[in-house]
Amino acid sequence: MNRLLYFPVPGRGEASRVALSLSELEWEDVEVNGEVFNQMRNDGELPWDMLPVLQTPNGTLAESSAILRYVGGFAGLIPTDSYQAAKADEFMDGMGPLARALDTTFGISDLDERVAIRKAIFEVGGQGAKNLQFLEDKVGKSSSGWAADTEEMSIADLKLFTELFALFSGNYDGIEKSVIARYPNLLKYHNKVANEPRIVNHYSGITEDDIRWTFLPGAFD
Ligand SMILES: N[C@@H](CCC(=O)N[C@@H](CS)C(=O)NCC(=O)O)C(=O)O
Repeated sequence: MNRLLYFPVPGRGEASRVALSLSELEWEDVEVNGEVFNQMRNDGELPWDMLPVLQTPNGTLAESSAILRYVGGFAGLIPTDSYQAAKADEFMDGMGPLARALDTTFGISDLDERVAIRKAIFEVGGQGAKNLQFLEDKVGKSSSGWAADTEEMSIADLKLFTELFALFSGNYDGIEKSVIARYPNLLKYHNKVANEPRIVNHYSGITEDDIRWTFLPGAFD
């Protein structure tokens, strides 16, 4: 049995949750609160003191992209061609700066300050805007329409789709839904992934007031 442990939000755990649900692996989705997280960290159960982790019969695997590469293989989401597989990896690693630009803002306890800094991140010239433009250009240039220009949907798509659009769910102070409207290729890409039959099926039980509403077809129309 595999157990994916992460906080009760999409964040860095969601892509692996989707891949696990598309695989035939036996797994359990374990939502961890701050108290349990601290306990696990103090008990040395987190290889890098962070979540997500995947507990497997062989041991604990950490780092969201490593977990996704591992479980993505069981879901048929790693291209068989090694160059395409490497391009999917490249895309996932290339997304790092976007997440890192926001990481420091989670520790800002003053709401006004947090909002101001996040707004600046997504304003022209900000690190977030710069990274969104990168992603906008990449998906715009993809001949297949998939993130890493792979022939089929890959783990890179699960990561981009879940980590990017979750940012605009309204659950992050200072990140406005209107930001994404500036990126037409990303909106087109949302439409492609949200309507992919495996993704539609995965989120079929989600309603518009759920934290995962951003993964539904037409979410940003
Ligand atoms: N590079 C790591 C980063 C993981 C990470 O930043 N996890 C955050 C939640 S998204 C965390 O565990 N934060 C708790 C803390 O740092 O105290 C990955 O991709 O898994």
